[in-house]
Amino acid sequence: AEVAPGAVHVPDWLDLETRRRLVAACREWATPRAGFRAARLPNGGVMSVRTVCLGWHWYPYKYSKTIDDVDGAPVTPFPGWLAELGQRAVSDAYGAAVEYQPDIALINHYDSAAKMGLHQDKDEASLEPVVSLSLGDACVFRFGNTEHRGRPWTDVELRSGDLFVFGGPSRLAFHGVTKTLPDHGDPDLDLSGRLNITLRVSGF
Ligand code: MD3
Ligand code: FE
Repeated sequence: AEVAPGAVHVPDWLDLETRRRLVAACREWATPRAGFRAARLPNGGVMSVRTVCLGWHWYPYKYSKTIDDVDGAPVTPFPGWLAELGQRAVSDAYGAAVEYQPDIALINHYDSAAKMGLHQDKDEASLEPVVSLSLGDACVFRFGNTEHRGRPWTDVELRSGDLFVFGGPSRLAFHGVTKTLPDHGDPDLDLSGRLNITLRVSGF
């Protein structure tokens, strides 16, 4: 369903094998050295979401090749199979074969209390689409407008296996997660809470 121009929601896009593969991969990417960490904001706040990065490390509000806000270790590489999945995601969502070569993955883990305030994603140098893949518990995703944090917005429930692609005029829309829905999980996955994997093109 097209929620706004360029914003396409494809419920239940991931098959069971791919959902399981992604959960297992997230476990491997969350190494002890480069594990899930709650980013610290310049205003002193700490995000309730915990994040692992592939390809480029994100910290408020920039990208680097090393984990600068933890220990300076090199960022985990972005695997080729994840780029192929991203290309298939954008092609399926838009209904046309496209070239899409993501080189950043941000993997967010939400426990039952985690949320993400309305924000824009402006730290990438490219305006190529963002691919979002949801696993585990469902959430209420708030998709706003490009002008400001206020209304109008549309609330969409994102469930395990859903694909959402944000391109074109939606790429700079405000968006966030107002709540996770515990006990709305995926009985086929060994996962507590919610994982969201976003694929992006850095443009760097
Ligand atoms: C719309 N993540 O990592 S995914 C983020 O569920 C982020 O973890 C949320 O917002 C999550 O920055 C929302 C949906 C999403 C991701 C990126 C977008 C929507 C977007 C970029 C531009 C517009
Ligand atoms: Fe975002």
